[in-house]
Amino acid sequence: TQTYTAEQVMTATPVVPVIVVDNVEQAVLLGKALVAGGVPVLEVTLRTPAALEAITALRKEVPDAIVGAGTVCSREQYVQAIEAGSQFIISPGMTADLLAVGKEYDVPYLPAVATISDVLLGMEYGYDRFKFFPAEVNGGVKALKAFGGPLPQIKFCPTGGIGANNFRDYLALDNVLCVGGSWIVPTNLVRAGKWDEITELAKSVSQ
Ligand code: PYR
Repeated sequence: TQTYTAEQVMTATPVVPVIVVDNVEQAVLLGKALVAGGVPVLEVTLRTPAALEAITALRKEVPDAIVGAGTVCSREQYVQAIEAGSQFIISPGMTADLLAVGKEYDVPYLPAVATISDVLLGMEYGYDRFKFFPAEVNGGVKALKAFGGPLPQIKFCPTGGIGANNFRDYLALDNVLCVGGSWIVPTNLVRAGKWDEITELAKSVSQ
């Protein structure tokens, strides 16, 4: 198993697609379409029953992808995500248990923060890379600029409310390494199997 650092995962693509999969076959086709468009980092959220199997299948069938698990909300899910082959793990928030389990494995973990106090708690456990979620409703670009005053060394992947209209504003910040979003994986295109259109959307953020 290839091990990446959080930094490598966050700089492999400017946009990390936040993916919801209905089934394994769809996940593999979607992964191939995104990689073909220059977006190799795939955050498969544990929001559907197929997610863990999809991660395992993507690792095997789309070797050029960097496949991780999102919406990991408990230690149990964390361990399941690792066992499925996840190359990184992301949560929509943080708990003491998640911050601890993240340090028990080599796989990079991005807990999510919404406030400076969350960042300070994460730093106590040794983290300096975080998701910022939900980004737009927590102050968006302005909040991240303000976080950079006292904590310039901390880097973020903002997610939540980010789309084609504003992602470049986030990427222009010194403390943003990538953004997360689902606008390049719209449910209607995924369900309709419009893989060429997904590849074009991936190209629109990777080129
Ligand atoms: C997550 O559900 O993990 C997100 O990234 C929002």
